[in-house]
Amino acid sequence: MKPTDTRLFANQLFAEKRFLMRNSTSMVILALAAVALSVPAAAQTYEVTWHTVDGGGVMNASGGAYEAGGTIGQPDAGAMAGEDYTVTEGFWSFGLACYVSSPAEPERLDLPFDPISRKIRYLSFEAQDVGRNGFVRVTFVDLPAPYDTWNGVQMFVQTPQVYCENGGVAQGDPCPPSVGGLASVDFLAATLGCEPPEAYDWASAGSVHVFHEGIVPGGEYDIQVIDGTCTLAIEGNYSPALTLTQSVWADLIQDCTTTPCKPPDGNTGIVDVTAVLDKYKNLPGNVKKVRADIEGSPGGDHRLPDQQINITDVTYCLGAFLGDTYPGPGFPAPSDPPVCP
Ligand SMILES: [Ca+2]
Ligand SMILES: [Ca+2]
Repeated sequence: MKPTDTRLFANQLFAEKRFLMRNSTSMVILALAAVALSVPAAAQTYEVTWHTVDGGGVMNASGGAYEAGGTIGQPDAGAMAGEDYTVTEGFWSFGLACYVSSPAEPERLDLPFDPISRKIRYLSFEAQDVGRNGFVRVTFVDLPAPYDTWNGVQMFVQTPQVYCENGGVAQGDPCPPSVGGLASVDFLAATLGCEPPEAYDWASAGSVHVFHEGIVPGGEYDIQVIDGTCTLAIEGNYSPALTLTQSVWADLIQDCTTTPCKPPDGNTGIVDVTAVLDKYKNLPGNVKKVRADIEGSPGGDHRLPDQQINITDVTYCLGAFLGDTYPGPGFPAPSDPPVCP
């Protein structure tokens, strides 16, 4: 080898070593394939300059998919695309855009009093990775009877809509201001469907509140994010799960002597009834609608929160205080579990 060739070969070995140290057997095979692709059959020496440009990223293995946090490239070797990997500039880089590393977090609007921010009929979260369009999947992990037949169902959060925090209406343009001179702080909410909507920048949206018939008191749910360019059927493409467990039926707030007193405490007491009544009256300092909206309006489907606080929300809360369990009197039987792909 000429000195230049030796240097190039050393560079290549260095690149391969970095690559091999990080990856699984399948990646090794693909790395060898990448080398083979880059070397013309007739060449006795390597004619392509290999180098690595590493932005400090980490390649994470999770169920067969990978994320390259940095950039690894071989100029002029072209690009190829596969199912969930790409050859970026000649180097195999699994899922450069695939697999979202940051799980969603519980929504933070009620901090510092509510570190987990669990609710009753809404799942509230904030996605990470601002600027990344993707999907959010909810897994029904462990639901109490009679919704336990839904366990294992996975659905996607639909495109969120703006709902009005105040004024007793679900939606408006603009939403009405609160009484008492308080600013109207509206919120984003969305329901669930089998198919994902158009990819959406969930992190930029801030807090999102999900409502659905299957989001019930005591239910446990996993929330995962996936980049919009990824194959949905590959589990490794999803972020780690944010697990949220709902509080008990009509448990809006904690029974405490300080204000604001936000965290649910696992009991439905007179303070919860008072809280939903205050919300119904739209009194200053009331709880957020996503806490107090525990059922649908008269004439609607009781199983689905309706983004309104009616006297029926108050009535059901009072029923829970008196011992009713969910689903309460007047609730239709649960729907059959949705059959999602
Ligand atoms: Ca309570
Ligand atoms: Ca309601």
